[in-house]
Amino acid sequence: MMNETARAILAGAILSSFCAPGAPAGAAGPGAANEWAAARAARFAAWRAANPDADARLRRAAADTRALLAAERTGREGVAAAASPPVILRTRDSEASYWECAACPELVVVPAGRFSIGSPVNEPGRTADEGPQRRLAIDRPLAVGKFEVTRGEYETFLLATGHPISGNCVTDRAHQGTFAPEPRTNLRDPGFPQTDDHPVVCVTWDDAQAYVAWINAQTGGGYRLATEAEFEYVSRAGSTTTYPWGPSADSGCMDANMVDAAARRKYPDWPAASCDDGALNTAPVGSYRANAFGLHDTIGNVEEWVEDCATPSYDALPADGSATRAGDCARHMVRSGSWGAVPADARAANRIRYPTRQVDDSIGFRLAKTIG
Ligand SMILES: [Ca+2]
Ligand SMILES: [Ca+2]
Ligand SMILES: [Ca+2]
Repeated sequence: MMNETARAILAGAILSSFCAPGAPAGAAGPGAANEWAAARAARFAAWRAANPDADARLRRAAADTRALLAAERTGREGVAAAASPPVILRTRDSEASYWECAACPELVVVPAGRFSIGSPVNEPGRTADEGPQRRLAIDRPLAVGKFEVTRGEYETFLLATGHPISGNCVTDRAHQGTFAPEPRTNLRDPGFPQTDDHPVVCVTWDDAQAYVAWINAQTGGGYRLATEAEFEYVSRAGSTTTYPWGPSADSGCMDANMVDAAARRKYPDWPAASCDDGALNTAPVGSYRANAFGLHDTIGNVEEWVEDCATPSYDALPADGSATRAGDCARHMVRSGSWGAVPADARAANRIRYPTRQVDDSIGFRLAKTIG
């Protein structure tokens, strides 16, 4: 069994990665990215024509959020009880989604609120780094990628910038069940079939930051990775159960691509959800139901880099939902669990520390942005 926690520990010991400036051969490449970019440009133009008020709606959602927060702020200080239920402050535009450029990932405006990060001490599968539970405020108008960043989106960035492709991606293609860096393996050939609609994998935290910088250069700026607190907040989307859909992984196969019956056919000794989500490795983004905030795949499919440096607990986590930079910044936090997440790793509270330069066939990312 090779769960993601074990994989992260192994990675810390054996990680090696290199950057190849050339384009390795793969199922998709610049030509496919050109086709993808043309198709996206057409969709974006149609969407802009159908939503001439998108920018105004966004500004209104941000203003509404600020007004709600001002009204709710009284009494927030001193609320420490981990058991207090989440408070979700929905504006009338909370469901708004938008694109800021043809190459940009689609964002969803997320309601502000308060919630408890981490897991209760009696949660099955819990590890000590998920505590202590802390009451946090997500009190900035926020938009988050509706989906994980896709292969097509990332290829468009590569084409535009010549950013190097991180190689030596961790995979088990050489020896099934033994995950290790492998020279043939990179985002264009991760060792399993993908199309432009699948989430990009085999990207480092630094690659994600380079993509963020490029998107900021295409727009008015403000894009970043979600903070770890924001990620758990949007992944839970108001839920307090072990999984956002309920207490058991076994009822989650409509909601998340994780280790399930499909994965068990290849990895018979892995603990698995006792249902079939239909995907062994990555699935096209948005293949599973959106959560209560309208976001897809915040559990499963690929693990996702967040902004925070690695920490062993929530003791030093800022209460305002911002990122921790006080930890070990040679590593960063990853959230969501992936196609390779066993049930314990797919829990909403699960968090994993990976080397910042980890290149891994289970890790991608999505964007976030403070709005207004
Ligand atoms: Ca699966
Ligand atoms: Ca995910
Ligand atoms: Ca854990």
